[in-house]
Amino acid sequence: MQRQRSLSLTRSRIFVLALVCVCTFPAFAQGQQTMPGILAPASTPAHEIYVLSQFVLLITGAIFVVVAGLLAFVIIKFRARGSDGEHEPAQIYGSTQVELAWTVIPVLIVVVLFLTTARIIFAIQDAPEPHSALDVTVVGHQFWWEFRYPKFGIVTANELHLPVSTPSAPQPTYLQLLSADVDHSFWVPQLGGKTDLIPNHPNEMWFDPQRPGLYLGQCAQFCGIEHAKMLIRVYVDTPDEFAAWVKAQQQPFAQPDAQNTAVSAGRRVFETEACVNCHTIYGTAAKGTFGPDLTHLMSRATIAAGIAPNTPENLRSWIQDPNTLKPGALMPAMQLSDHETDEVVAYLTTLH
Ligand code: HEC
Ligand SMILES: [Cu+2]
Repeated sequence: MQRQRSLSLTRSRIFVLALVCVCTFPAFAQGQQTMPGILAPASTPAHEIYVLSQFVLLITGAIFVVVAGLLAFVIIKFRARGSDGEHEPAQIYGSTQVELAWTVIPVLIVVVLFLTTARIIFAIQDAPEPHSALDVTVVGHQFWWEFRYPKFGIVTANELHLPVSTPSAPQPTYLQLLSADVDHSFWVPQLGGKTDLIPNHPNEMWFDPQRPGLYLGQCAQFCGIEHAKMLIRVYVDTPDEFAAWVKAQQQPFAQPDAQNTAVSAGRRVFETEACVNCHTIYGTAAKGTFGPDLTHLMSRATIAAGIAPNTPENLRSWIQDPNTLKPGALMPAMQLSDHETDEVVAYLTTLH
């Protein structure tokens, strides 16, 4: 009785789990942006990886069906029956044909999987970089991303803007991947595979996003305590939106309105505290590079690598103690008074 009840409980749990999977599948497939997903590729490398994964799933699925089918067949056909005698069934030792078959066929399958995978890896890696390509340098930090656009003189953090790439106007982006500290891994599943950022070993990857929109990613290599909160947001812009974004990022720091005393006081606090040792605000005395560049902080939708929306309230609690939003973050609590914190937030919110 007890066992039966727990069995039916397990069964209903499995049913609920299956229902959840089935219901969330279309959400992933349509590329809804609640989580990074592999099921709606939106660039050439991601698409090739997706096709390869379906091919692998097809072969391994066929193996599963054959093995499970034969197993079920044997279990049912040769089950013990009342009419069976006491004696053992005939014992068979060795069959060269059977052993050859179960060695050669799996070896052939592995060779096919290996060759198709290698072909796709090399096709993606060896794609020549066209002249129209955009170059971006990505630097992994514990626990945030630095993005530099050398051609435009832009430095930003955590939110990458790229132009859309169409067959008539190909505009792929080539990323050079570096690390400031430990191993990280850049992974935006809808755009491409995973590539590690290794100290002193530059890596490369590229993608040609085909649909404008927001694509989410994640550091995919355990890099320390806040590894799980090292998210990536890729905004794929139309050519006009991208040009406008570049232009806005290239604007120098806007002098705060001298009338607004809270803002100028906030700037003073920022520049006399240790903030300047870790953060850059282009055009001011702040030239630190340990933390994200704040020159255009307000152009970003989130702070601290996608952890919280970029609102004055969140900025306030971040500056009071980064550990409340992101335990283990490498920015210290700055011990400012409530008043000073308000002033610094007033200043930061002018950084468009
Ligand atoms: C010891 C270096 C250090 C000091 C000092 C420091 N920060 Fe930071 N700050 C960081 C690091 C590192 C991050 C990124 C943390 C993360 O996302 O894991 C950061 C993140 C931030 C962010 C979020 C930026 C973004 O785009 O995500 C803001 C805003 C910020 N700091 C403001 C300040 C202010 C204001 C001060 C001075 C009161 C200050 N910081 C002092 C290292 C520092
Ligand atoms: Cu990381």
